[in-house]
Amino acid sequence: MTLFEEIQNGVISGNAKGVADNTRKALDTGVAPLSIVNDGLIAGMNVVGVRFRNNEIYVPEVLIAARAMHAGMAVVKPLLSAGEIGGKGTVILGTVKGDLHDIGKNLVGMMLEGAGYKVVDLGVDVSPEKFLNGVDEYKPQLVGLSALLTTTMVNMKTTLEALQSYRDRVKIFIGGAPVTQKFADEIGADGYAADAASAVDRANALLVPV
Ligand code: B1M
Repeated sequence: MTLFEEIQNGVISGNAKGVADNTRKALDTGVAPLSIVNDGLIAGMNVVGVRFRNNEIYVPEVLIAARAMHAGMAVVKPLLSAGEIGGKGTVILGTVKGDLHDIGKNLVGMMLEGAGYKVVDLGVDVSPEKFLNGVDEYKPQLVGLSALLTTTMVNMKTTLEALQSYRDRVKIFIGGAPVTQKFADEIGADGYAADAASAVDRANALLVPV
């Protein structure tokens, strides 16, 4: 088995120590840090995403895999240039105003990170103004809004309205248990994702120039 495969399998099985050890080994043998990220850590998380979507594994396994991926990232990160980290693009994530649920949003963030995005997590109960400030500060390509309450879904619409003048530069996608594609269409979001693995697919699709 190659070291890349060892790293991938370590991520998939959630073996944080094994991933960190094999990442160090790969560096010692002269493998470029970015290759370790792309062909080891991200490749492993991609498998995790597919299995999660197919209901072959569940939330706890994804969290454990993400922890293993982070263990490898911690080893390579100091060796990557700023431009190599999150090379795919920047995503701002947050749970909308009035809503404190963050487990699903965190999972989405981990999967996006695992897929090569830089994720700026604004947390929970994020007001439209805070999203606006975040876009100004971090200049993301994508903004992801999460809501778990029917009563806070409406704040997705007010957030979209607040970001109106950025819509030509920033794509906005939404998700969360009560959110549907129909609702996303109604409020004019650029995309909707039902789960964390689909959020990666949606982000990738939105980044493709039309
Ligand atoms: Co709350 N809660 N909760 N709760 N809670 C729900 C959501 C509820 C369905 C429970 C119920 O009544 N059956 C209900 C909402 C009803 C509704 O409006 N339809 C509810 C309620 C009513 C409340 C309170 C109002 C209760 C009260 O105080 N009376 C209160 C509200 C607080 C607030 O937010 N202001 C409240 C509080 C809480 C806790 C704080 C106790 C806790 C949250 C802890 C936390 O998140 N740190 C909590 C929890 C844990 C839940 C349940 C049990 C589980 C939610 C969860 O984490 N699921 C939930 C019932 C349920 O869903 N079974 C419930 C696991 C998570 C992985 O899934 O979040 O759906 P989920 O995320 C998925 C997808 O939705 C998607 O991907 C994720 C991974 O696949 N996704 C995205 C999520 N965000 C996305 C963003 C994307 C794309 C995909 O793009 C950006």
